[in-house]
Amino acid sequence: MRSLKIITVAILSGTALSSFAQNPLITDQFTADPSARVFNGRVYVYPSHDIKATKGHGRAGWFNMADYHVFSSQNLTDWTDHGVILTQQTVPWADSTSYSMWAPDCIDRNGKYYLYFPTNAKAGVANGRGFAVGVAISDRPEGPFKAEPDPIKGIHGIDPNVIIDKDGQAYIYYAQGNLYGAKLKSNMLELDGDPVILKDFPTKGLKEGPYVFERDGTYYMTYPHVENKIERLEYATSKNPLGPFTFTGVLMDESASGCWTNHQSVIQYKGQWYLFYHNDDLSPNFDKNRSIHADSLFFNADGTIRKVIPTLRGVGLTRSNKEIQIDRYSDMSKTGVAIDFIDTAHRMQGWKTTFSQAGGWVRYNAVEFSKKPKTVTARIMGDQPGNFEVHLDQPDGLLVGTIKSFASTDWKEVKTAIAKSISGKHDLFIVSKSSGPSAVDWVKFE
Ligand code: FUB
Repeated sequence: MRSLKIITVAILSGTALSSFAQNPLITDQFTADPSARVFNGRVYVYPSHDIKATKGHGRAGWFNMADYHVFSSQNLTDWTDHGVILTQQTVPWADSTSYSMWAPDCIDRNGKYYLYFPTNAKAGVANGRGFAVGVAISDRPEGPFKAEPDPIKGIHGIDPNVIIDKDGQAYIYYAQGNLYGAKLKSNMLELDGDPVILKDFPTKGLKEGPYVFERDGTYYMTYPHVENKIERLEYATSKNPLGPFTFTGVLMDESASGCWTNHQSVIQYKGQWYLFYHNDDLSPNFDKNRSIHADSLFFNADGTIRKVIPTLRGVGLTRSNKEIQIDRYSDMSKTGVAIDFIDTAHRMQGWKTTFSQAGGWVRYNAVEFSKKPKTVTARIMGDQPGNFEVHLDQPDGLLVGTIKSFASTDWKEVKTAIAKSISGKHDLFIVSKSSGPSAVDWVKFE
């Protein structure tokens, strides 16, 4: 279960440690359409903020977004929520009743941070009805951002994405049925020429969410596309920022849970490439309340990208003295283990791992033991007494401790002394030694 204390602090102060993340990265609110950026050696993620519609606020059964938060992390594990950075109320040209603050992007130029966002314009605003794209500016990546008085003239669409090329020329991309691109003036606020429809993309099936990055002289256009029934992530490449692009591959297949949308960004951080995307983990019955993820991305020698298989474990090292959510497992035995919500009425409490047979195991990769721990604690609940063994690196690897579970209808924290000296990075194995169902929420080492 995630700490309620942390969530409360976030609400009171506007900035707080939001999550010790695996996937999804953020578990105290819905987040979607992550645009990840590296600013000043730190990763910032600018997602959409999905909320539930209530009477008079938004449209039931549809996307509802009133504002943006930004999250940042140095280790891709501990994420800070910097609070609300822009709302529909504070954008002078926006229809503040439309709840349509869709997918944003952010970029820095000359010490200023430019947040690009689509939303519905109020009646009478240039660009006509529907989605326009605005810019809000801040001196700091974590905001707050102040919106320009008018949207960018000449753009009618959603999902803005901005790059600054090696020669200093900025480009803006967006979607409106087709994918569009245009040069931006160096003030980052106006188009420098008419937008063009980018070629050559599939003509059938929705395309949206353009996100371009450059690597070794190749421009990679990544985008969600409905090739079959729901969106998958694809990419196309070009030697020119405005194309023409050549379809090159699928970055991520359709969501296994059926989330209709996906939306991506790609960054390189400390030498590793990462894909940020979203799924509907915390809202499996309503896929317009989404949650952002990150997984590692790898290039082949020829510059093509290996398809990213979504994981629950996500990225970054998990520190051993944190509550290690083993339900975000890297692997598990073929039988005897199941993952469920702790409480389906309160899904943001997270998940639990239920073991129903002796020998059932889960593996959780990449735990960093920085201080040699003396105890291992597990939060457990079970119908019958039994034992869990904690091993390192293999199901039958070094036995760190045995946690004795007992019959209980409440969650209990059970602490066991560790006899061995452990340090460094290890994969963790939790192995059930009992036949009765017993659930584990988390384990931690102190
Ligand atoms: O979040 C609203 C819309 O859903 C985005 O703008 C699209 O990219 C899709 O993710």
